[in-house]
Amino acid sequence: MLSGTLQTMNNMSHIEILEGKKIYFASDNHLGAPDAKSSKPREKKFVAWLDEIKEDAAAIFLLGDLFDFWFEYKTVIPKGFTRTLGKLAEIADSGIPIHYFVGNHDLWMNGYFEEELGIPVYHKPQEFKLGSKLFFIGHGDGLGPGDKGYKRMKKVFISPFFKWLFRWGHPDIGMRIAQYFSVKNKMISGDDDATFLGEDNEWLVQYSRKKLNENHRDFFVFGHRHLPLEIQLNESSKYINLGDWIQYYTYGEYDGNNFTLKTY
Ligand SMILES: [Mn+2]
Repeated sequence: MLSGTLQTMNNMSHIEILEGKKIYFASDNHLGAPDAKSSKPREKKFVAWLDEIKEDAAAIFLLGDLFDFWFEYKTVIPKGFTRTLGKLAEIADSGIPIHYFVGNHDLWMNGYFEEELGIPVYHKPQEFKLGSKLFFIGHGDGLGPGDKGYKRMKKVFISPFFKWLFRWGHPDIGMRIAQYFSVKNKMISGDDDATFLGEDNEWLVQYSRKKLNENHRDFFVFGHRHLPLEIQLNESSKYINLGDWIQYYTYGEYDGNNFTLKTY
C-alpha cells in the first residue's frame, strides 16, 4: 500500500504524511571516495539505515552527492554501489516514493534512476508541500553569493559539449580522470571547506533569506556543506543542512510538524 500520496497542485508536489509516518532526508555519502574499498563500510551503514527507515517512511529525499563520481554513458554506468542501488530499488518498488536531487559530484545523471529505479531526479531545487508545511529543497551547490570558481566550472560541466566529449572517451580513462579531479584536485567540489562561517557568511543562509523575501517557506533543506546545521531564519522559517555520511552520519526526520536532525 502506498504510504505517501503524491499529487501536483499549482506545480508544487504535495506528500501527505499519515499518522506515525515520517519523511527522511540524507545527503553527501560520496560513495567511492577516496576509493571503493574504504567507502564500503560507509555504504553498508547507509544501506542499514535505509533498511530501518523503510518501516515508517512516507517518503525519502536524497539531496545529492550520493556518489563521489557518477557519469552515465548511453548504455553504461559506473561499476559498484550494488547494495545501495538494490536497496533503493527495493524501497521504491514497495511503494515508498524516493526523490533524488543531483549534487555537484553526480550531476551527470541521465535517466538511469528514473528508468531502472523509478526514482525522479531533480537537477534544480524544488518546492514541496510535505504534510502542511512548505519546503524548499536542493543540493545547495552554486546558490547564493560567492563560489565564483565553482559556478564557472559548473557551466562547463553541464554544457552539452563537455558531456559529449566525456562520453566519447574510454570509460576507464574517464573514470580515472574524474577520480583525480574529485579526490585529489577538488575541482568538482569547489569550495568544500567544512568549517562553519558564521550565520551571516553562510551562502545558503543568505540564499534562503533572499528566497524568504519572495515567499514564505517553513523549511529550507540542503546538503553540500558537509556540516549539520539548524539555523532559525525568522520566527517561522528554518534552514537545515543535512551534514554528511563521511564524518557525521546525520539525517533529517520530519513527522509532519517537527524537523529533527539525527545521527545514525
Ligand atoms: Mn558533497
